[in-house]
Amino acid sequence: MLLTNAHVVTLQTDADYGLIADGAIAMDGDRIAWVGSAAQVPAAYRDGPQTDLGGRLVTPALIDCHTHVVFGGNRATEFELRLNGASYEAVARAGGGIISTVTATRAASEDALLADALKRVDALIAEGVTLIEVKSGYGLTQEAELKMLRVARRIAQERPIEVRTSFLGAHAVPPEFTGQPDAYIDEICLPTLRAAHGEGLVDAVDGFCEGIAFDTAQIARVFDVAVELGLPVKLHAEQLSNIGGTPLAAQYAALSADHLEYATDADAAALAASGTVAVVLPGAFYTLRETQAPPIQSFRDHGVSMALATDCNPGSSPLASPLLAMNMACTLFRMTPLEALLGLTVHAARALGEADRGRITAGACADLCVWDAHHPSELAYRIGFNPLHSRIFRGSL
Ligand code: DI6
Ligand code: FE
Repeated sequence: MLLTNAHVVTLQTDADYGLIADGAIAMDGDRIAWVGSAAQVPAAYRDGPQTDLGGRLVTPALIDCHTHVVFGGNRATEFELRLNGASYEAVARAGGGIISTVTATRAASEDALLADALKRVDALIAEGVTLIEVKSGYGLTQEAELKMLRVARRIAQERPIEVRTSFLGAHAVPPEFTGQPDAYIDEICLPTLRAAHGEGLVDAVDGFCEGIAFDTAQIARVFDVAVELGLPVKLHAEQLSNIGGTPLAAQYAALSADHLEYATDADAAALAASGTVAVVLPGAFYTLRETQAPPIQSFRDHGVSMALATDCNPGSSPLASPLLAMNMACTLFRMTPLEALLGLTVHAARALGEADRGRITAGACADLCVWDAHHPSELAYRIGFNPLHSRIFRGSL
């Protein structure tokens, strides 16, 4: 299959868009076989089936490398209570907060969780996403964590999308273990990680390293089991305060460290040294009305790869739009539109340990987006407008 009359954004290097004005892309099955200018299409690809893209913009498909799309219920009532002046404590007393999502997730059937998750996944697909990461972490019992991970895997059976799962048992201390985070790690989190891995449900291990969640010593115990099982790690680090999650992630050669609002220059240097991707999540920054942005310039100075994701979750980031995430990254974090696009493609792939996607180059996975746009900066520029014309998933329109 040859795609012709395309304005191709190859992203072949991190330095620029790698634009090919009058371009063509040859696909062989689910791989890109060749990309270049229309005038240079090899004879072998000229005689096969062709699709004229009408001069539209073509980019690598989008990758959402940090989501919590599987969860029960939502927190709209809590949102409204807070805007009517309710305090954090009052919201918690009214059953709000992360634990309300844990309660709703435990109570929901697998089918109900899947049906709800698919609505959010459909919103991501509608904006050109072909690969998502999905975390557990709203179950916090063995049964409910496994249920979440099974639902995450089922998404890829129900929709034309790929899914990578992260075990986030160390997300919050459940009510049964209030005041006993270490007992929760020993008695629930670690045995559940082993069980989930045994069922083939885990691609990576994540944690929430924060004053309101788990400290570095507790996360290290989870990471030690990940290493023993041969699983890569990633970490929610330095989101609300700096408690040393970033150097810990670097020490374990984490795929990514995520959020990072309170990361320092030394943290950026540590990420650069370990090749860990910094995942920025402007949806959470916006929703929590944070004022300290992640140190983007320091990431640039140290050569840290920056990925961008929705963090789609019911509490801190009820966002199911990668395009709005791009706009927020530019407006709130002062990232450039090129950095935002690299963040949802090449660097998102790197944050998931995937080397064969995110760029349009021979041999890469044939996941592409066709946009009704003239220049890639348009993707980050508009608010609430979706210029996606079509999405190509594994070589199929
Ligand atoms: N960081 C967050 O912002 C969310 N989880 C996390 O690790 C909050 C999740 C929630 O409030 O439901
Ligand atoms: Fe998150």
